[in-house]
Order: sequence, then structure tokens, then C-alpha cells
Amino acid sequence: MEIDYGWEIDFEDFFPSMVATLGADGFIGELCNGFYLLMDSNKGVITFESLKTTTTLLGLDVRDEELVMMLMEGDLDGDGALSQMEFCILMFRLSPGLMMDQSPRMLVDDMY
Ligand SMILES: [Ca+2]
Repeated sequence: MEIDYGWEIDFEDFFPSMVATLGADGFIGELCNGFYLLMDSNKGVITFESLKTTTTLLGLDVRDEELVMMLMEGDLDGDGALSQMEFCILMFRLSPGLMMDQSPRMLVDDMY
């Protein structure tokens, strides 16, 4: 018996299967772990300097303006740095497919 599973896995297919495996909470937890990679270990928050240092270490070519934009986009309390909560919310917002998949269901679940 021959079964064709199909070996092509693209990013969009990968996300929902991660959600299925980890559950939505677990998946968000995985995203949030990225925070520890990027944060300034002395301050416990993501700053422009820690972003710059980490992206340089990872060999990523990210322009200063893009780092500033990411900080501004995610910074909810205006202190110029990203706390873990702010980072998680930002990651969630940067996954529009996930938002669209999850939000209506969550709303519906809340109604019952
Ligand atoms: Ca902040």
C-alpha cells in the first residue's frame, strides 16, 4: 500500500500544525521564548541596543530604522523598550493568519 504524504512543508502549513500540536497557548509560548533571545539580560527587556547586538550576532542585516519601527510598533507603555508581554502581543499581531484562525473561534467559545 502506497501512501503519499507529500514532503513539501511550507511556512503557512507549518503554523497551524504547530498550533494543533502545542495548542494555541503553547504556540504563543514558543513565540514568546524568542523574547529571551532578544532581550538585554541586564535590564530584562528588549532595547534598541539588545536588538542591534542580537541581529548582528545572528548575521542578520536589519537596518536601524527597521529595529526602531519594531520597537515603536510593539512598545505599548512608551518606555522605549519591549517587555515580555509587549513582545508576545507584537508576535501575535505579526501573525495575521493565526489571528484570523483563532480569534473568531475564541469569540465563539466565549459565547457558550
Ligand atoms: Ca514598553
